Amino acid sequence: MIWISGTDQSEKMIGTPESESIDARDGNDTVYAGAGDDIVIGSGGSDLLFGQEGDDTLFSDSTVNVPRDKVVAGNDVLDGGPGDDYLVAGDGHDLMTGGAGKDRFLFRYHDPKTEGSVQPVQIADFDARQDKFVFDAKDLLGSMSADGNFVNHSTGGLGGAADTFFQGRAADANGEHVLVLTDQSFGDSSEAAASVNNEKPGDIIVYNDDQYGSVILAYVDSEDHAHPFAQLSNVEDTSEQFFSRDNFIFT
Ligand SMILES: [Ca+2]
Ligand SMILES: [Ca+2]
Ligand SMILES: [Ca+2]
Repeated sequence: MIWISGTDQSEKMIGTPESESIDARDGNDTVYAGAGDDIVIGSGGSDLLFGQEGDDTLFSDSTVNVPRDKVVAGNDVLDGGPGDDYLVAGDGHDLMTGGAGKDRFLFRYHDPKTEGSVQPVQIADFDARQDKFVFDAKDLLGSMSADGNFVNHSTGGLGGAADTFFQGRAADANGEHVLVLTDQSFGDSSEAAASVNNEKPGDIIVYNDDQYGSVILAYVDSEDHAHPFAQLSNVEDTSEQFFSRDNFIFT
């Protein structure tokens, strides 16, 4: 593996045709990783990361062992390109595009912050037939990021799918940890939470949102209250997708 480090200035970096690891460091950087299975770390600033060919791993901010409050997280754009890519959203209003291949979208935080406010991460091309959401749980060791804040609802530990899953009419949901609501749309996340039964903090609700005009993933804070953390900007209605529990992974 070739290691390439940028500077703390804003810069444009071009990878080689081989596999390499590129850390763009601070500044608003643009990185084209080229062919190979690359690892690209945007670090601080608002970065534009293109994995291009190969099975790439793109980190919008830091990787492991950098405390959340030590990263000046910008609004990053991650584009995996061809290949089975792993895209990692952090803080900031990130936009992720998986491109062709089976892609995984990892969320470190259920409350991605942009200058104090929470802004959902956008995924531009989620396809439930081949892509997965990965949630960084705070009590699962061995994850790629040290400080994820999702509640662990994995079957079988690290990398396991959701332990309980429901898909269907909101009125029929009852305490499952991942809920996909297919029968109606809602004005906001709390309205979606209020429509289901026995929800608990840390549950994830996938629903059709009137305001965004697309599918939202929301995190339950308390009974009848939730906030959005991800938007599937290419999906207007949950019924367009073939979601299953295997789309929802905890790490
Ligand atoms: Ca940077
Ligand atoms: Ca490369
Ligand atoms: Ca790629």
